[in-house]
Amino acid sequence: MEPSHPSLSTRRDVLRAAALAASISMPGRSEAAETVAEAQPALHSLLTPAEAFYDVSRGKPKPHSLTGESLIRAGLTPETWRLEVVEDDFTDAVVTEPAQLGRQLLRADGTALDLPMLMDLGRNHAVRYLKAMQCLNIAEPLGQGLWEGVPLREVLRLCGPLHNVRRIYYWGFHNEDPKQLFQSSLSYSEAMETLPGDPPVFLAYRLNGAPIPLERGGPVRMVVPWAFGFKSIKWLQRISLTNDFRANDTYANRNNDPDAPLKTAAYIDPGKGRVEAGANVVVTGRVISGLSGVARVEGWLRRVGAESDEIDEATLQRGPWKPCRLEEPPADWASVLPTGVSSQQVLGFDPATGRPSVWPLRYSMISWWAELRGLKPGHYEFRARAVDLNGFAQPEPRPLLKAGKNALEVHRFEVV
Ligand SMILES: Nc1nc2c(c(=O)[nH]1)N[C@H]1C(S)=C(S)[C@@H](COP(=O)(O)O)O[C@H]1N2
Ligand SMILES: [Mo]
Repeated sequence: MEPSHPSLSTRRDVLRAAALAASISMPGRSEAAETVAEAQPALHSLLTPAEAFYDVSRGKPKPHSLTGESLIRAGLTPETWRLEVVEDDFTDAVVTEPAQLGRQLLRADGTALDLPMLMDLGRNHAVRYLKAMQCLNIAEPLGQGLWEGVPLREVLRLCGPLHNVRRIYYWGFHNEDPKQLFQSSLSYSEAMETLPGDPPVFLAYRLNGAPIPLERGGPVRMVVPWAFGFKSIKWLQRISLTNDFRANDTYANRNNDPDAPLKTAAYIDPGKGRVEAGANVVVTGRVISGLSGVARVEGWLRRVGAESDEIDEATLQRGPWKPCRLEEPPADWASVLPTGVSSQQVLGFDPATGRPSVWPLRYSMISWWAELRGLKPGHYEFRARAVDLNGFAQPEPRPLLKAGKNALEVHRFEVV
């Protein structure tokens, strides 16, 4: 879990916290301040340290708790890691032809892919991408990393020609216990084709400029940029190509929508419940740019009674919602990215100028904040919502919770 930090506090507190907390950065003064000439408050750093991600892992024991011999037996050291790509002979009444691969990659005959081979593919095909990891079922971003690896389509090309392959299932180490299997899936097209400017699905072997630690799914993790975390399988070891067109992700078993794309959504940082009258209140949070992008983040401050009352849909829509401030792109990406990585090499950035092509970058997250001044003593509620590039305000256009937790967040506080 990321260290919590102040979101609703006085300016003095925020500055003190910035000086203390290593995971909080203090970008320079914003030039585009339209309202007040205030310095930016302490914001989340754009890259979450690998060990500071909110961990969502199944397994007994959890694969990242293994050590020594058991780690070697599990094939989870850089030397022992292998990836098998196999043909699934599945057929049924509807699927009459089984999948066929020109060539399988198997441990048994020594043809499975190892880490040097994968990194060798990376010499010509490596992709780097800044992705927010977010769980479909958790109302808090897990973290954001600069992931580096090889597009899945390059690995699948090693197995060509392919016939009757409509879907790709993949899973990681699971203590060789079928009950612990955590698998995900993609359509063949999703693996092979991408919209121009969109990052492909890739097999990642680096995070924030270093080998992916075991806890984050190393040595190799699948990264699906446009999806929630359950598609980004850790400790990847097996890919199965099948003509079964149905999505049988492990996550589908719990009534989740396995095709749900990452949602555009604003999240409010936990903050103080009581502040002193006269102090400027700064509320901070993060916004994930999902499939539909981010136009702005809006906030609504509402004076309430001591007891919080129910709020109807019409009142919620009306607000009034006012724009919050968004973190601007860093002027100096070299100070944000790991040593040796230039922003010109990262997808989503202009290769000539090294500037992001859109902001926030799609499937990534940045900080936002709002400054509330001159509050009289009393009880308040502050709500935040993201508005996407189609003009939909969160939680629209897909408020169905099993397609991603993007309900409106509220922070209650009292001015005394
Ligand atoms: N092998 C494996 N991969 C996995 C999981 C798992 O339990 N086992 N959990 C998934 C889920 S549900 C999420 S939200 C993300 C969490 O990634 P993180 O722990 O790096 O934050 O990993 C995904 N990949
Ligand atoms: Mo998840």
